[in-house]
Amino acid sequence: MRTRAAVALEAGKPLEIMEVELDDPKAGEVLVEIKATGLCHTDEFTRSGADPEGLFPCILGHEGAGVVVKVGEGVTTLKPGDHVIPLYTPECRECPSCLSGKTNLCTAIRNTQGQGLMPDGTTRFHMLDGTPIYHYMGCSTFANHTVLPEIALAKVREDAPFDKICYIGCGVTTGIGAVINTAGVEIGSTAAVFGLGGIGLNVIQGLRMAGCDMIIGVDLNDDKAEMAKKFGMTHFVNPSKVENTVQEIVNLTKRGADQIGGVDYSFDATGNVKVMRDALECSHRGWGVSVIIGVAPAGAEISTRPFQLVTGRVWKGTAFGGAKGRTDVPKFVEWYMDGKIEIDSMITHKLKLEEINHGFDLMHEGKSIRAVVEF
Ligand code: NAD
Ligand code: AHE
Ligand code: ZN
Repeated sequence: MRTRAAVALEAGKPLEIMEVELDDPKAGEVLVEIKATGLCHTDEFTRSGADPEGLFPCILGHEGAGVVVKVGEGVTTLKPGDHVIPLYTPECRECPSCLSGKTNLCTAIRNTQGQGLMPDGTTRFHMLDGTPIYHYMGCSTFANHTVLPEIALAKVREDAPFDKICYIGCGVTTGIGAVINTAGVEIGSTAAVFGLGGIGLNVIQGLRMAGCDMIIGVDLNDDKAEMAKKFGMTHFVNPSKVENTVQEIVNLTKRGADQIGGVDYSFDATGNVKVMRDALECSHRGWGVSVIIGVAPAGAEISTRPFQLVTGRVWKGTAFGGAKGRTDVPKFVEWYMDGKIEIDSMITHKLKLEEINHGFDLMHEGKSIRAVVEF
């Protein structure tokens, strides 16, 4: 079939809207009509050329929601008409990682996914002249139709609005999951969140759900503070306006007889390795846990004095907030529909596919939280 997509032809270039060829789903695969997709900073990271796994031409996008159109041979858990959210972290429930119960990082198809291919080693997308187009994170939601493996789709309730629940495909789940699954934040904790964008705001939302007492938001853009306050931020630090961000946070959290400051939990949602260091070092001696969410460019490395870890701080990372996609994503949709989590106000812009490059401009200008493309 033919479908419309925003294609990344080359690194660093605007996406081009075009008709592309999409093959039928093969065994174990599913054809999905994408109804809405969010623009995550990771899409921009890959579009820009900073992603060591970036391949071109490709169809980016990994934060979508849609409807099953057709299923390939052997697919048993989905049928045409089902509402689904694509999963860049699939859940096969059979690989050693899934069976371990210790991680959400399913390994069933990670190798081919990283090569921009379906599990059989080929692409379903082609240019009209037959040139293969790579898949992205196994999802490619910047296309009106896409093909995914059955294990990379979460079936969700049918009354949930696509233009909101697409955000559960990455940002919402990553932010809230980082708090609940990865950090395991307890009631009464103190926390710092670096980067108050589409992910950081959801970390804040998760911290409020977990019952945090003090939530310090950190961003270079003062405009991000207002929304963060609505989601539960209690204090704001702009690193460009203080002499030492770590010291500022330590001072804000000094308490007890020893007056040793530091947050119980910190989160990087910027992708900047210097910020990741600050996030670790502003956490409390003896027990502070710092979670890296941000994705850093090819070649970037983190560093700190080992003393920071010797003295009890723990450095962790999270992908998709530690969520097991097919099991947990339907629950996030339920929580949204029950009013337990807020999404609507974070979707600041709705765009047509033709306007997708404007969505990346808004991201760079710091004007959007989430821009969503509706098909
Ligand atoms: P975003 O552009 O919406 O937000 C980033 C925020 O960080 C902005 O508000 C920006 O002003 C702020 N910022 C940038 N540099 C800063 C600095 N030096 N100090 C303080 N604040 C700074 O991006 P997003 O969609 O929220 O994504 C955030 C990061 O999380 C990206 O690196 C993205 O790739 C990554 N991400 C990771 C996962 C995962 O599973 N680990 C999932 C989604 C996104
Ligand atoms: N290709 C990048 C890695 C990017 C990365 O870490 N992606 C996260 C999801 S970001 C969603 O917005 C992830 O899921 N990581 C686990 C995995 O298996 O990719 C690079 O640096 O190579
Ligand atoms: Zn994302």
